[in-house]
Amino acid sequence: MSIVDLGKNLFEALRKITSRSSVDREGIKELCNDLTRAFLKADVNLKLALDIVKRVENRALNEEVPVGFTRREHIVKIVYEEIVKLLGGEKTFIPMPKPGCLTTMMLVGIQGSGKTTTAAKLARFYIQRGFKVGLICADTYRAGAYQQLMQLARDVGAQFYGDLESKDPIKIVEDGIRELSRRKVDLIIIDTAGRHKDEKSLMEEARLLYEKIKPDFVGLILDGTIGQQAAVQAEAFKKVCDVGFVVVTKLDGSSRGGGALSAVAATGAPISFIGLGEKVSELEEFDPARFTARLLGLGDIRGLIEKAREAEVEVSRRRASAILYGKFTLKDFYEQIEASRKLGPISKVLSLIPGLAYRIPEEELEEIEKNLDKWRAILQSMRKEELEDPRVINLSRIRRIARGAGVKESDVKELLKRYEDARKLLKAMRGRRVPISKFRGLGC
Ligand SMILES: Nc1nc2c(ncn2[C@@H]2O[C@H](COP(=O)(O)OP(=O)(O)O)[C@@H](O)[C@H]2O)c(=O)[nH]1
Ligand SMILES: [Mg+2]
Repeated sequence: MSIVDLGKNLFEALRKITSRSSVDREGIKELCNDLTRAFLKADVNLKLALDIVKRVENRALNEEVPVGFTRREHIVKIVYEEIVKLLGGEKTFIPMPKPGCLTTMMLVGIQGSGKTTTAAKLARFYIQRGFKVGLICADTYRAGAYQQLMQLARDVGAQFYGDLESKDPIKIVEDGIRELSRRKVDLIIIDTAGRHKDEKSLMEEARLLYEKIKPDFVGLILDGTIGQQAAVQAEAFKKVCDVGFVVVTKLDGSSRGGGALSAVAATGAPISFIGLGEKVSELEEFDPARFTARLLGLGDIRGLIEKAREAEVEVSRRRASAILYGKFTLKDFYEQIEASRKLGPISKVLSLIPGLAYRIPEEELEEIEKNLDKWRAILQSMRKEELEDPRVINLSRIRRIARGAGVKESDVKELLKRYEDARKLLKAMRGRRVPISKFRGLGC
């Protein structure tokens, strides 16, 4: 179980509505019920879940469909936008060390939330961006805390400071800052203790350390597996120190991750990173828009097939699965080209797909557009048996097709090559999701 389950359920809800013959009140109602179920399963707070679903419903029923969108595309867009909002909106925040000064960052959180692991992950993150980083172990409670952090510091190439003799975290941190600044680090990350008999003394220690050290940033580490309860911890820590950013950990193993992320976002604390595994490399900058696009499965082949379907293009379920399973004839290729024609200019089709990681240069778009027209003419000049099985197309047939379409023979060859590439790619990815960037220039 993981956050992926929430994505699957949301995707399924969207798939259902986009495959209906028409989008009516009843379809929207059903979508809203499916969304509510998916959110609650992921432990999204009931009020937040009801709010977002209400907004989706209102917008789907009342908003005018923007020019260039189909009704169904519009609904996918609404769901996408509302989830982005639920997870904190478009803005992202990554704390950055100030150039030329020593920056201090203190990590707080309860025991087991992932502070020590995240301290190492963050050290690695900043080291990769060219900063010299030092780690301080201020956990004087847990046996082995010192060894754990020292080993991690070695693994990621960070400086380390700790003091096994002392039981005073404030003194350790003050000494550590002095020592590490002598070693000329740019950033110091302070790993604190989370083990306390009661919550009150944990908060008290966090407050004392915070007031004494006055770190530039306080990072709160929250365990994503506790779902919406994460917000309760966020509120408690916000009372004792100025939480500058949040890291939600263990999203790889949690079906409640959506609940944790949405609840924390609702407290107004920016989620800067998410932890997606035990390894030091398994940290990701958190970007609600990108995260949501991935969660909903937009920007992949299924998204594209959905898009084609949304535009009321005849892409039957059978054909879609035939395409995915490698039986991909020139006729299918032709239909895809026609489909993208009906969707509008390629640049628009691509811009509809949120989270698309790259922007195609303008010249390349024009090239694709030009080719589409040419390819359409070529495919129209082909005979049925050629469309069914392009292997029958020999040189003399190429000559005939080129004449019929008013293009050069090399254009026909180019199209056949593109088709062959598309066929191979589709065959290779059976069942696997392939990022849309692989579809560059395939005309679909
Ligand atoms: N699956 C997974 N495990 C994590 C993640 N972050 C931390 N852990 C594990 O959670 C446990 C507690 O982590 P630790 O850093 O020692 O927590 P601390 O007590 O807050 O310092 C360890 O077993 C870590 O390997 C994460 O993002 N994903
Ligand atoms: Mg620890």
